[in-house]
Amino acid sequence: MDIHWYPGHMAKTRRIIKENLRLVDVVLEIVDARAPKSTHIPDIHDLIGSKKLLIIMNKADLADEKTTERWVSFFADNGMDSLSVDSRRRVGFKKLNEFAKELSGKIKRPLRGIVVGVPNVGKSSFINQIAGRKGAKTGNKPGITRGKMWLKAGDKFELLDTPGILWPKIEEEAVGLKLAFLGCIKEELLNVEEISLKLIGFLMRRFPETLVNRYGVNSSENPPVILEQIAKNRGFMAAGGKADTFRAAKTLLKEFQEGKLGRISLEEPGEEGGLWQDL
Ligand SMILES: Nc1nc2c(ncn2[C@@H]2O[C@H](COP(=O)(O)OP(=O)(O)OP(=O)(O)O)[C@@H](O)[C@H]2O)c(=O)[nH]1
Ligand SMILES: [Mg+2]
Repeated sequence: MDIHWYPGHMAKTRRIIKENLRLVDVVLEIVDARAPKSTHIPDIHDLIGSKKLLIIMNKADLADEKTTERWVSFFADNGMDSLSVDSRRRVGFKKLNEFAKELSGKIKRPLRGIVVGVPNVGKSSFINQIAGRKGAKTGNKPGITRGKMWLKAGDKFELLDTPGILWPKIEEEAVGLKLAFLGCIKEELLNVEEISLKLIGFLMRRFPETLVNRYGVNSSENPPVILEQIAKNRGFMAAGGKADTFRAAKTLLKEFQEGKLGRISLEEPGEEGGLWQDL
């Protein structure tokens, strides 16, 4: 999937990260717990060199619990530190403090960290949760954070918030789709209906009851018909009495992203292609 867009601020964010590395003790990479691999920055190690990395699987409240546990074990087996959190409700932050204590050792000042990740995974929300205040701006679409921003986060951390990073060419189709499903790519850059049809296809194969229960669709139909049924179920009508499938597509994506269809993980550790082999 090509995103025909690589704004200057993406290159700028990479520069900010590189320039600030020498000031920090640790890099906190925020990923979406529903797809920790696909929302992970592929060249993170080139970007941060030998700096200590901690993977934070955020939005764990929206992912399948067992799958997230498997991811924690997977990262540990591969020598990587990780933990899962819910930055909305402050779940999982005790472990973070333990990690900070261990890492800071004899350092007498707060631990300095830079928070990085793809757009919309909850970098700013995570920092606000540690800081105990809304110091960093957040929002339910990608591209909210624009420049860098240092925040004093409790007495244990000083964290640098950064804008989301994406890359212009996403090599694997399944990775691009997952980023799109999770709201990491600006909607204006996507064919929303096409993406929603892919999501419907996936859900009908793996979790058909989610669409049947929420939108009363007929599970034996194909994705375009199901999208029309979602529009009709919600009363979304376009000119000429036709179903407004664009609005239905936007609604479906939004509700999926917010977890209204249940706790659904999009990939399992160690499985090439994850749940997506049949896409
Ligand atoms: N359910 C749930 N929602 C979350 C969580 N963390 C963040 N969100 C929501 O996800 C959306 C994005 O959060 P932000 O903190 O703005 O994400 P960001 O990574 O800073 O985004 P950019 O600055 O745009 O790259 C917001 O609507 C948050 O309320 C979480 O742990 N659980
Ligand atoms: Mg942000």
